[in-house]
Amino acid sequence: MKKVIVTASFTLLILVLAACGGDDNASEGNSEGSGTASTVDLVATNWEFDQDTYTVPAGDVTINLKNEEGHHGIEVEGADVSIDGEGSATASLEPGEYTIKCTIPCGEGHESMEAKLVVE
Ligand SMILES: [Cu+2]
Repeated sequence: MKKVIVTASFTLLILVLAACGGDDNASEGNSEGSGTASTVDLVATNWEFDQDTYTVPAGDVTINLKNEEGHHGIEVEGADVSIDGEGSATASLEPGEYTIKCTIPCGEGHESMEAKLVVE
C-alpha cells in the first residue's frame, strides 16, 4: 500500500514539474495596457509593518496587506484606501507622503503601528 502512495506522489511531482517548465513567457504578454500600475506589499506583525517606508511611483498603486501575526487592517491617510484584515486595494495616488495606519485595535502597540508611504 505504501508503495502505491509513493509511486502516485512521484508521478504527481513529475506532472507538476512538467507543467511549470513550459510557460515562462506566457504570463508576460497580458498586461492590460495601464503601464504605470505598481504594487506595495505590506506584511503586518505585532505591532509593526515589515518596512518603515514604502516608496512607489505615482499613479495606480495596488496595496496588498498580509497579516503574518495578529489581526490588522490599514488605512492610508489622505488617500481613499482602506483594507480590513487581509486583502488588497487599488488607488490612484498623487506624489506626496502618506501615513499608513493600523485601523484595527490590535493590542498594546496599536497606537504606534504606522508606516510611511512615499509616492514619487
Ligand atoms: Cu492595530
